[in-house]
Amino acid sequence: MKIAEIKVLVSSPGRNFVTLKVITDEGVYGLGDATVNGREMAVAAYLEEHVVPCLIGRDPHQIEDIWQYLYKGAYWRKGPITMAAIAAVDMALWDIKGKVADLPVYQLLGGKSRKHITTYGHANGETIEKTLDHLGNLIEKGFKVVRLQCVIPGLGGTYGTLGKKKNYEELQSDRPLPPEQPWSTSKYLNFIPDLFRQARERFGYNIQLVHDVHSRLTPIESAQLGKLLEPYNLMFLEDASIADNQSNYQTIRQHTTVPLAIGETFNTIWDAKELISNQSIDYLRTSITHAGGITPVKKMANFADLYNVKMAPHGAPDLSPICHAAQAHFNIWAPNFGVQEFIGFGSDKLNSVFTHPLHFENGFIYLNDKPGLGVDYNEETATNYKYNRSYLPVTRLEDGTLWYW
Ligand code: GCO
Ligand code: MG
Repeated sequence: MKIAEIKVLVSSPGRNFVTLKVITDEGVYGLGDATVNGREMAVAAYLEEHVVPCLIGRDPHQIEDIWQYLYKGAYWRKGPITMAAIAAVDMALWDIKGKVADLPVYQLLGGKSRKHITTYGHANGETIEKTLDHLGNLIEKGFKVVRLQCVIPGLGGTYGTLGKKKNYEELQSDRPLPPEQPWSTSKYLNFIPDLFRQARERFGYNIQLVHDVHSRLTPIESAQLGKLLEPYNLMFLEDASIADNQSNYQTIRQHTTVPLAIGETFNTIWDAKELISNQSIDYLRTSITHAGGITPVKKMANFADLYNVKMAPHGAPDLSPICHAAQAHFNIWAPNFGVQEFIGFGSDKLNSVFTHPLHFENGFIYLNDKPGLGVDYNEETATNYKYNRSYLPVTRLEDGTLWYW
């Protein structure tokens, strides 16, 4: 079997996605997700110009060798663009292998370690009361774990809240240039503990809670927040501080027992090696799209498992249904799976382009037994949804200093 043709497909069924379709000389094809939110065309060009020509004629069954060829062989290793491009190839090759073997990908990884995949939903709102009403709705839908984000009074919005938009799909549509949002650490730190205190007062401890700081605190501020949140028993505090300097998390760890999660912007195991081996985190959130595919993330999971670190893959809507399906296969296998971020299966537009093998019920994702990844991409419908340049927001402190969004 040989790779005969590869298509790089960019479409915007509600938001931008970069999809790779690897087609073999026997007609079997595989799909991969290469979306990097706000930098989509860089990955498309990387694939088109530098990856596709090297793969034509190769044996698609050589997943590991092709991965090494694209990673080591490029000399310029790592980085979000390179690793998303490699990830898309890797996912597509696992998809092909599964289809040829007539087995779902999770069977090729080692089979099921659990019945279903526990998810966490997002509750957000303009006020604590509205955020908690939202939490109540998600509890009714069966969620066992929920992330709480609330507009910070005096800041008019913050990460994870929707402002005037109705849903996440809308967040990308009308942004010719990056919008700017204000940030104040002191306003945030004075407010967030109250959100969790009221959540526990209203709903008790029978629901697990999560919060995403989105990397806006210094390590000592994260430690302070962790201590303030300890009474409310979070499942984890996500992206408290950046970890370019991995010892940041030792600082946080020395001061608080709040479990820590990080990793959605990580591209390789090297971004997390000390965090894991020093046991300064509890959940690793690398996604299959942004960290080079199923092949390396499986290795990361095995390494993390040695240090009691669980996997909690990034599941934002800017990862395509192909990534969500690949992660479902991974999650159902991974011995050290923790929880999957999940905000629903998207709009009618999205579902008219992508089909997937997943089913949500009572807070859990179930996976059917279609061979390969079980996904498909409707190329014809996709032509109705043209790429739309779009950016993530940037954040500034109240005096105008640029900060981490
Ligand atoms: C999350 C993330 C996302 C990111 C987004 C960037 O925890 O889901 O922080 O919301 O901000 O994926 O493109
Ligand atoms: Mg996050």
